Amino acid sequence: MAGFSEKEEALIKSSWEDLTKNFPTFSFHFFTLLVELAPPLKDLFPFLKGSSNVPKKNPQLEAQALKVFKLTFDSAIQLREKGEVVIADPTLKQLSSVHVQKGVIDAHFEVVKEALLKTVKEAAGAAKWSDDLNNAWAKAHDAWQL
Ligand code: ISQ
Repeated sequence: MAGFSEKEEALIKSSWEDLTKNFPTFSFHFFTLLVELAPPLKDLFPFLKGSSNVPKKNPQLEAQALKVFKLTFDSAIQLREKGEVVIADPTLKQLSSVHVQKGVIDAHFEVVKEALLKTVKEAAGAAKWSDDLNNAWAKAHDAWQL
């Protein structure tokens, strides 16, 4: 698996700071995109099921979005340090079993990836966003599939 350059790591770290500065807003943005891209995904999240809009300031929503962003960020750090991503076995087993139980398919990961990359773009703003930043996040995302 392709490792991560120092530059890619620096881009991701700076972007991570931008995201975490205002995570309630970006997690709302992320789920709004997710539901726009694939409305049936709503049914997979208890806090979205049956409601017509994405809730604002919902702690569960923020916690779920943070899991995805943090896992991707941690993957980037691991790619830089070890050249590969190793996810601890209990975490891996637990996440895989939840995903199987809920009927998650590969196409869902693509939608999550697209929403994640768009959210990164939003958080970076026009001044900081670049193809390199986008590709670094895409690479980190592709390094884990649960
Ligand atoms: C996948 N698994 C758990 C939580 C998630 C939150 C947002 C998008 C995808 C997810």
